[in-house]
Amino acid sequence: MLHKPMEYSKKFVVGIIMGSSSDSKVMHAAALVLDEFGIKHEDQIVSAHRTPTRLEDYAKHAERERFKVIIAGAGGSAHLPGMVASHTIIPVIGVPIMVYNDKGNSDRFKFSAFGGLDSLLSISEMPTGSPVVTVGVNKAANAGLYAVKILANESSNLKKKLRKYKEEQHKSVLKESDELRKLGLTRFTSKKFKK
Ligand code: RP5
Repeated sequence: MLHKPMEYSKKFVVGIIMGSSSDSKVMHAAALVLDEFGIKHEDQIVSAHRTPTRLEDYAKHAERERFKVIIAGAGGSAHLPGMVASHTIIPVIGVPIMVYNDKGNSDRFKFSAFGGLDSLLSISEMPTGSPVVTVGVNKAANAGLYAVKILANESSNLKKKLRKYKEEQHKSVLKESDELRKLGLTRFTSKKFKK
């Protein structure tokens, strides 16, 4: 039997953190999903290497606030998700980010050398005993959705919304397939991807 539905629209239940403001362009996709499901999230920049003491403080703050999930995005060596997980028992979803830093003038260091694979491996290869789950590179929306799924364990209302979300995905594929069948592949693609 389900617990009494929890009200997730009144307090912050998800903490979104990222290592740098340059990550915000990717991370905002997680916020959009949570907003769509009416879940309040608190968003902060916490750098594991530039603000290590703040990272520990943040973990304490997250526990005090009783966040149910933390979504942590980082690029490059991407130790933020793992480090925050080591300071708290709150589940952490990592978002590996393909660094695109356009804060400086130089083009040389805009991209991470390994295109996000560095961050993906860093997050997923946490040693046994300190788990962090990861979504794909730059897939912050999936982190948002996964957080919703975790929260839905305690909310029949969220369960309902997730089912509706799936139905909408189903309908949109049928609609596109119908259009593709009517137009044929050549006309369909030129209509869909015309510049
Ligand atoms: C990581 O280094 C951040 O998560 C970011 O993805 C990357 C580059 O940071 P900035 O140099 O853009 O601040 O810590």
